[in-house]
Amino acid sequence: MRANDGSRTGGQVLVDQLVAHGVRHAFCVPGESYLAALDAFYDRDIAITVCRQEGGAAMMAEAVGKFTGRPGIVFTTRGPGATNASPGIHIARQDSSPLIMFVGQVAREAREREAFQEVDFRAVFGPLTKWATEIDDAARIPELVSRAFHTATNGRPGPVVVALPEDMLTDRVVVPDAPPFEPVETWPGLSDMARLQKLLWAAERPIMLLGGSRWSETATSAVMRFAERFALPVATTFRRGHLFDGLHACYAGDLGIGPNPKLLARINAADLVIVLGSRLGEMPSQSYTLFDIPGPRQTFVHVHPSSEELGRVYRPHLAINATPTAFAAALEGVQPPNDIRWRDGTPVAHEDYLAWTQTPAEQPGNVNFGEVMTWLRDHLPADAIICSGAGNFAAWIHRYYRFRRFATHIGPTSGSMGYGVPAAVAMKRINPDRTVVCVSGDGDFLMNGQEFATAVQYDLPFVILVVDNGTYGTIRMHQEREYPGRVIATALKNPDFSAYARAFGGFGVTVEKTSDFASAYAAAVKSGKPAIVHLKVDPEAITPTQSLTAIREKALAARS
Ligand SMILES: Cc1ncc(C[n+]2csc(CCOP(=O)(O)OP(=O)(O)O)c2C)c(N)n1
Ligand SMILES: [Mg+2]
Repeated sequence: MRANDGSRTGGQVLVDQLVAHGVRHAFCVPGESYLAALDAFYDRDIAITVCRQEGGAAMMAEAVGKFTGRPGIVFTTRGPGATNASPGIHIARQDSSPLIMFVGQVAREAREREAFQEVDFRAVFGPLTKWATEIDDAARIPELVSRAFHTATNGRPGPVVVALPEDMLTDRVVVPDAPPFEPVETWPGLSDMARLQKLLWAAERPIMLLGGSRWSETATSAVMRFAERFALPVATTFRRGHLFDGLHACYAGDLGIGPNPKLLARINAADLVIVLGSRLGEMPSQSYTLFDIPGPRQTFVHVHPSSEELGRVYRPHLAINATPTAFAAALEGVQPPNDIRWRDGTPVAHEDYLAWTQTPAEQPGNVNFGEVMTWLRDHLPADAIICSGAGNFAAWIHRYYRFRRFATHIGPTSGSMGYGVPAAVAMKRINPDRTVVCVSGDGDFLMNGQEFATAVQYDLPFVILVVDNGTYGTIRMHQEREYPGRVIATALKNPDFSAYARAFGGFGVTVEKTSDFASAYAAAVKSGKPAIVHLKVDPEAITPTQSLTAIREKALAARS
């Protein structure tokens, strides 16, 4: 209940700050440690999604942060709740997504006694976050929550953890709300853009690589216009394929795990590389082999929203501290040379991409997952959102699906399993009119499969593909490569995933041959319910082009 003397409880002040900063959704697993904050949601216009496990809740909030560029919000209880949420915090960190986790904490007077579920959140989450704090004084909630929004969002975004002692949440205070926060764009200087133009005018074989966060639809369109004016080949980095239209004449492909060798050759042969937004982590850099460290041999331009990232691994010839959104706008002022020497090579780069992604290879088994992906590519609307976790099954997404629009792939660049289902719940919750498809592995799905209950609870009709090969296939693949024939701890005995869907109140269907997929997908959509399409694939089909047996035999041959 709200008082009419102008005072508010700490919980009310907190939730009012979320309203002030424009929050529309929050995800939680409830806890008695933050009852006063929960109660304050009762009469405020923020949609709460109650989840089944904090790992799922935190990933939902991370997905909202990734999609909107504004902090996703998750509430958890003390020790076990907050530590359960830690994978979502880690994803926000590695993927540079804005996220704020509010955690109930023991009462101030009980601290330092290892009270019930007490954790030192600054110590535990400090290294995983941009900032971890605890609010001791309800009167300071507006100030500290405002800082949490700015810290999570500005520069290179990331997670913030705010602990809330439970007695602080029931203190009454009279304090004004903070003004709404706005993300701060960091703009390149005029001289930066002049130097970039000079480098482009001197180049013979330039290429641009896109990644990271701080993007917008406007920014991706501006980069496409720039690419057209300069006939510049553009590639996207691991799980950021949605930053450039896959059918754009300048698109050169996806630089992730197992990229097109022709794309790698093109990057190796480039004399100017412009990295926009990405930190070029281990996956896109091909385990740090693609560019020399610290000094790349190509002329290297690095544009990143965090000044701390510039020169951290790669010593750039031109370092520009700017958000992709601001930099993309500034590109409008950069002029191409009269003679674009690389002009004829760009269509070839795009042809190479199309050829690499066009037709799936034959695969062992009756379900060819490549053909499933090309079916989706041909039939889903261009603005459909694909959510995925981690495992070899994702290789078929990267290889065969062509992302056309901004923010249509929500996947963990951190390679965290269990992400797809919560991400899809969050995407359907905030975009009820968009088509959402989750692509999961059998191992991956069950890491957060419990959130299927959340999809049913909130009546969120989206389709989950469970690519069931009966194994933690990625690890089996590495096992066969490193220790051929010595299979241990990778086989899975799985449930009937379509029966799982029905048991939760959703729709389930099993697909045992490729030709049945289209009608199964149509039935899943027609059901109007959250749905699981259980795809039975052969574990031999371990990558889009290699069988398990071939990998094992190659490893054995190398040993003999
Ligand atoms: C949270 C988490 N735990 C473990 C791993 C290590 N790991 C990477 S892929 C993988 C197996 C994925 O299995 P599945 O989802 O069945 O996909 P598949 O590789 O079989 O296609 C594992 C265990 C990880 N990336 N993330
Ligand atoms: Mg599997």
